[in-house]
Amino acid sequence: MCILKQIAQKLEAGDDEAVGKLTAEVIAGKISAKTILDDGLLAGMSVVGVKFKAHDIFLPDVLLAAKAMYAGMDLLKPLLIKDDVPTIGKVVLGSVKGDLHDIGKNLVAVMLKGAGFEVVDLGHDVPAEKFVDSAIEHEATIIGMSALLTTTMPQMKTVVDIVKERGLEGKLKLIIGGAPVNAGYAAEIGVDAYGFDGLSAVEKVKELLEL
Ligand code: B1M
Repeated sequence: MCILKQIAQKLEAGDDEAVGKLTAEVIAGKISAKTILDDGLLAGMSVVGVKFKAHDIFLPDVLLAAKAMYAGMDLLKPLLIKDDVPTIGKVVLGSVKGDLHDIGKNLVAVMLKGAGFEVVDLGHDVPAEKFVDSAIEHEATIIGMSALLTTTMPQMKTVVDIVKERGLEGKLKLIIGGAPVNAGYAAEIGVDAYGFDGLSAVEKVKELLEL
C-alpha cells in the first residue's frame, strides 16, 4: 500500500508512533511536505470527521487521531517554515472563545510563518477582547480567527463589534476561517476576508496588506 495511505490509516487509528515513523520515512523519500500533509495527514483526518459524524467512532478516538496528526505535523513544520524569510507583516491568530480545535489554526500559523509573516499565536479558546488587545499590544495589523463549531462562530462577530466600538475599523483587518464558516458568513459579519485553507489565508492576508 502507498505510504501516504498508510499514514492516513494510522492517523485514523490514532497511532501517533506509526504516523511519526511513516512521516519521517516519506520526508526522507523526498515527497513534498504539502503532498504528505494533503494526501496523508489531512486525508486521514477528513475520514475521522466523517466517521465521528456518523457515530462510527467517538470522542476519545478523535482525540487520539488529533495526537497522531500532531506527531506528523511537528515533523513537517520545519519544512513548511523556511528560515531567514524576511518578515512582511504581523498577524495575531487564535481559535475563538469556546473552541478547543486548534489543528487548522496551527496549520494556518505554519503557512503564514512560511510566507514570511510574524505570527502572534494566542492559542485556542481566546476571548474576543484578547484578539483586539493583543493586536494593539503587538502592533499587528491583521487579526486571524478560527472556529470549528457552529456554536463558536458568533464570537467572530463579537470581535468585529469590539473593533468598531474602539474606532479601529480600517486600522485592523480581520480574516476568518474554519470548517463551518465561508465567504458569505464573512461578508455577513463584516470581516475583511475569508480563508478556505492555509494557502488561501496567506493569499488573502497579502491582499489585505497590498503586498
Ligand atoms: Co471536534 N468537531 N468536537 N474535536 N472535530 C468537528 C469540528 C465536527 C465537524 C465533527 C463532526 O461532527 N463531523 C463537529 C462540529 C459540528 C458543528 O459545530 N457543526 C465537532 C464537535 C461536535 C466537537 C465537540 C462538541 C464534540 C463533543 O464534545 N461532543 C467537541 C467540542 C470541543 C470544543 O471545541 N469546545 C469537539 C472536540 C474535538 C477534539 C478535542 C476531540 C478534537 C480537536 C483536537 C484539536 O484541535 N487539538 C476534534 C477534532 C479533531 C475534530 C475533527 C474530526 C477534525 C478537525 C480538524 O482538526 N481538521 C472535526 C471534523 C471536521 O472538521 N471534518 C471536528 C483538520 C484541520 C486541518 O482542518 O480545522 O478545518 P480545519 O482547518 C482548515 C480549514 O478549516 C482552514 O485551514 C485549515 C487547513 O486547511 N482554517 C482556516 C481553519 N482556521 C482558519 C483560519 C483562517 C483561515 C483558514 O484564517 C484566520
